[in-house]
Amino acid sequence: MTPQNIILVGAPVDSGKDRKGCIMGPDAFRTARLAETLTELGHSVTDTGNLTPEETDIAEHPHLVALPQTVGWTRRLKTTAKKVAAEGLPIFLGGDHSLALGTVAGIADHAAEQGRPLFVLWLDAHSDFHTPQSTDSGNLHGTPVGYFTGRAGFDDFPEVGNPVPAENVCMIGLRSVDPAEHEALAQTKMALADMRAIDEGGIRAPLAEFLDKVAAAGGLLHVSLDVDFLDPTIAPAVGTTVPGGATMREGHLVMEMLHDSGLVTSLDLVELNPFMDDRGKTAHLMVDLTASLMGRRVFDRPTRSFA
Ligand code: HAR
Ligand code: MN
Ligand code: MN
Ligand code: MN
Repeated sequence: MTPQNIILVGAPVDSGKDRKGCIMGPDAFRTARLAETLTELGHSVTDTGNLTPEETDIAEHPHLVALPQTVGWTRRLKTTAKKVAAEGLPIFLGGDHSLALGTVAGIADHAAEQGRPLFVLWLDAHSDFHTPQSTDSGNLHGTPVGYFTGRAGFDDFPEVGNPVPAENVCMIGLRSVDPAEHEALAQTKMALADMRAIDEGGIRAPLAEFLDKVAAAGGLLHVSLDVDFLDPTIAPAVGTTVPGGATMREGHLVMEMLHDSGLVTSLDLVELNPFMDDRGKTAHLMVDLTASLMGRRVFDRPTRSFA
């Protein structure tokens, strides 16, 4: 892979749900040697440290968890993401998935400035397609895709100037979709690969189809990797574990295909809750997956036989 100018942006967002701990995520990625690992792969890596949310004077909401903080984070991240996307390949170190309200909206502003369409690969057990009105839990980490695709009802949040068309979004790994999300997704042309589709046809096909589409459109590609995309037996450090997730091998294959495509221009690493980890194994796995995305491999393909 051509060496990239990678910019690590710590976003210790912990306001997107009731269960706390993602505030420690950025430092867990650092402790698991993310920067060193990417440097060893030949990239130039700059760690810009951790962001803080903007101050807001929005009032607490009776149902939505920590609305003012999440609005403050969205403001900060939208501006920052637009700026760093112009400087290199940003990796946003979460932080819970509510950080993607800001990162994707900001990257979309950058893409619009470049005159290129933005595509989003959502690797997650959940579709995160709620609006502030449709969420039962009140946890705003369940809403980023609703926000950046331009669904109505995000009145307290910054306006989404460049909504990502739903048909430019591909979700892989789904196995927990609420009825309201299901209904809303059915109105879109989003590409959705749930675990049944993956079990029946493999994880390669839906990803290859999406990557072809991104390449044909000359698009930018943002990848949002939620820890719970992975099976909880290999990735326990997440508040919302859902059994039946992607295996280690599926995870690495996805990352290797993304690498070979040469299309990825930004990445979120989200929902890591180091408080729930088992001797750092989830943090290390997330770093290893990022290494695969950034060019680590066993052999150059096609693999030759040593027999
Ligand atoms: N759909 C559920 C809700 O809205 C669970 C959302 C959980 N989201 C994440 N990120 N963990 O994917 O409350
Ligand atoms: Mn409630
Ligand atoms: Mn998520
Ligand atoms: Mn999830």
